[in-house]
Amino acid sequence: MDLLQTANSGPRKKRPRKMEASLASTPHDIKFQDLVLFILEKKMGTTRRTFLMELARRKGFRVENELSDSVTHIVAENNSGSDVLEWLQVQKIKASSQLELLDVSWLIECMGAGKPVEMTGKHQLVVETDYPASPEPGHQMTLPLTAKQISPYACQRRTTLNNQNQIFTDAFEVLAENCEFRENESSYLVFARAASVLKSLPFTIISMKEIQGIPCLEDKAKCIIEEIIEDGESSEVKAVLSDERYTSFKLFTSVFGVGLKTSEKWFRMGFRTLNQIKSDQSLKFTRMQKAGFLYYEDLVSCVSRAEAEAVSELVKEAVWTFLPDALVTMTGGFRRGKKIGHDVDFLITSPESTEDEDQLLHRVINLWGKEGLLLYYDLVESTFEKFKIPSRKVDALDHFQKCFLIFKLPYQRVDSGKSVQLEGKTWKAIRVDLVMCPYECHAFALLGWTGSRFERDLRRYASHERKMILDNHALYDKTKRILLQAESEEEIFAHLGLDYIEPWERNA
Ligand code: 8GT
Ligand code: MN
Repeated sequence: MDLLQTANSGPRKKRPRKMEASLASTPHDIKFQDLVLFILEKKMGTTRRTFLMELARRKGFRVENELSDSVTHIVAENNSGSDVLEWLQVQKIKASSQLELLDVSWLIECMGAGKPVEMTGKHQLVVETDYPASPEPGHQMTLPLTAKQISPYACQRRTTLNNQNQIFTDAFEVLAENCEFRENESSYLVFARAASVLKSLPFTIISMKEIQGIPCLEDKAKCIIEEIIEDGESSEVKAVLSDERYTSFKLFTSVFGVGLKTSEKWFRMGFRTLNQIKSDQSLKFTRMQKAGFLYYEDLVSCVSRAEAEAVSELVKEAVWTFLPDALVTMTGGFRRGKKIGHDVDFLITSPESTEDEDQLLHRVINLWGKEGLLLYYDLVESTFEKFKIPSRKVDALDHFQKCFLIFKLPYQRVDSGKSVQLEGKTWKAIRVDLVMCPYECHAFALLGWTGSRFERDLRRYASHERKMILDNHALYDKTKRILLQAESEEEIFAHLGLDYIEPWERNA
């Protein structure tokens, strides 16, 4: 071990005096001279640490009260390798690659065996590859990395649609959604992050052993996993699925234009079915909700890729009529490779900045209106300001001009045998979002609108690890106090010091 500076790492201040006295008065013979242990108090607590130190000493281990040059093994509980590194960094410690970071399970096995047991992957604490993100020069650390390195940030994981742990992620998504309905943000994050990290695993979890060292799994999440492993299902998920509030909110929010506030109101008023709501004379609906009810069946049946492609053709035809050099990109879930979606999202931009740019969406809407292809639309004008510092809020909405619409897609335009006409109906109502952005920010807009939870994690990563602020418009470096330009998503990742993650690897 190569500690540059000796840490003044006292867990001393909280330790009960009585125990300290008894420890000091009981010298033990050291049987295992090669190992020098230090047990981290953080998240373990003073009492347990003192107990484990005493136990290890009685078994012949050398255990240091404080972190020093001679320490070879750091033992921690409920800490990831990154947590330990962070702690070391705070103590201004530089550690060499010989330093072992171990979970308390290793020490407990040693206690059982009465001697040091072999350190395996399950004992070694996981450190993300490029942690710490922005170390102070001179305090860089190189530490042993275990085989499986999983970042706590989704933007440092590759998450394809090949989800090996759907049985768990489905459960977590139900629980997360229930928390969303109850506006319980902290529990929502616990379940959403658990689902997200499990989706990135290249293997299926079959026992609790495999989840050791995986970040973002809090005790609440681990309990659910354990129950599913043992019983094949989670009683908590089962309870949510049959909970009246959950099922009602799920149903109400499936209507276009109905959010949490309206669902809450209808639920409190005692409504439980859409028919009850539709036939109630006292209720007032927004234009959006009226369209939502009118085209409900079409809108709840998912959009297929063939349908999305057909819409894409029509969007491009219309856009290019007015702005031939415009770039039209299908974003959202379809860009991430999904086969179905709840809508189709498009980002439109033009390299030639003209005054016509802000007229484009209006013209497209006009054209489709005349052609009878519009069932509903809401055009929101841009509130974008150039050179503005990005928003700090992870889920802030952007300021681009956009149009949320319901498109009347003629079945004949769909290149698929599946979209057969039903009872003479020759079209399907499809939700489409069109976003128009200035050319300078198209890479940022593309990154944001390609979506899933991925881009929220990117923003979190930017601010927590890089002192930068990222949103759909720009990237701001707080240290240098400059806006960083980017022509492509690759350049944004590079500014953030991240490996590029392809759109189809962003299904976090
Ligand atoms: P889907 O298959 O259910 O349509 O899934 P999706 O395509 O991933 O989700 P989406 O709801 O269609 O949204 C696409 C992405 O655009 C999301 O990640 C969302 O965060 C992002 N997004 C923005 N700005 C806005 C906005 O103003 N409204 C909406 N609805 N989404 C936005 O970046
Ligand atoms: Mn979408």
